[in-house]
Amino acid sequence: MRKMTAIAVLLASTPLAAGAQDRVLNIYNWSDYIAEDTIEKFEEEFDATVNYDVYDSNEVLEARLFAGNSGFDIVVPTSDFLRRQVDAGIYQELDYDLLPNAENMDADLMEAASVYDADNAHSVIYMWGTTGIGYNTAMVEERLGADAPTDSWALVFDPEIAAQLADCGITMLDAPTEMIPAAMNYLGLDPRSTDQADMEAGAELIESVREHVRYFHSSQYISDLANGDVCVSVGWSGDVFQALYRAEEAENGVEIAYVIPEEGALQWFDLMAIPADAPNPELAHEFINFVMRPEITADITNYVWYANANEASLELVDEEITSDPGIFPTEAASERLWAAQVYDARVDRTINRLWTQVKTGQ
Ligand code: SPD
Repeated sequence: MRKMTAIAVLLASTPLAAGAQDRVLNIYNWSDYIAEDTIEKFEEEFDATVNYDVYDSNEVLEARLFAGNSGFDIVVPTSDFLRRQVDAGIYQELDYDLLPNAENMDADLMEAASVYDADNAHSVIYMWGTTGIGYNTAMVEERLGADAPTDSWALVFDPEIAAQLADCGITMLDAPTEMIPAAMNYLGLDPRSTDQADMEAGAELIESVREHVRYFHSSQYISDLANGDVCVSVGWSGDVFQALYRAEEAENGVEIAYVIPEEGALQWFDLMAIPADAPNPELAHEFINFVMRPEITADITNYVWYANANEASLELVDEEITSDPGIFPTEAASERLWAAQVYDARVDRTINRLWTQVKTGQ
């Protein structure tokens, strides 16, 4: 907690301080997704106050944005959701004159992201990752033996295997647009298909293992995996590595691994964007430019274990991270990744209806 000195109190009461009081930035980001000192560093250097709030679901963010007047200056949607939100006019165009650090970004990854936001006009990549499986190596081996199919979605989608793991705890993301395509992929269907029958088949597969799933939640699994309270989680790459790291720190004997299943996995980008009605777009640009400094992005990646798209930062990222194929997939693994599909309103309704059925059985 910073001390408020007598001088600061005096300044705060003068008209000169009005500018500083206006320097309030409202950020809405994913949970467990920033270094512990990023916000404090920004506040100090930029004489700003940041209100920082978190979510663990694109659906929650989207509902806040579509309701209007969110009051947020910066949000961090995932690529496919961003695209729909751009189309709906939710975001303002970025002023790249205010973002000179954009030159640090990896041109190939920014081009890949431009599929969702033409010319990266409204967004820049914050972090990226994959949706795979985190598991407790000992608990899984104890139940399935040394030949456990730990590199396959069979671990969670094969009813016989899931049944054997039920007692130690399987969890799945509460993310319909990721879970149903993953199940479709396991069935040999195109995970990007928007065909209703394909989506229903994916949903049915998950329903067939639902009795073995302890919960559907998108952030609780980090601590539960780390503490040995669950043994297999469909999760986001960096979050599983955070669990692994927390267990190591705690020296509790829990060993976690993350796998991009051999059948393939979703690769996604999370991007920083400024809502059209943001109260403080100039300060928002200052924050985005600040994050794109190599040392700031490297700090974040070193803390949250997610890959970033800031080429200039990579030499500052711990080698343990850059060399881990679970975080920066090998070329061979990259060929098995699929890019998120953008769903129109009709398909989105279908997938959400199917998801409700999956979770409630109705
Ligand atoms: N704890 C941070 C999680 C970030 C996950 N991003 C969501 C990607 C969705 N495809």
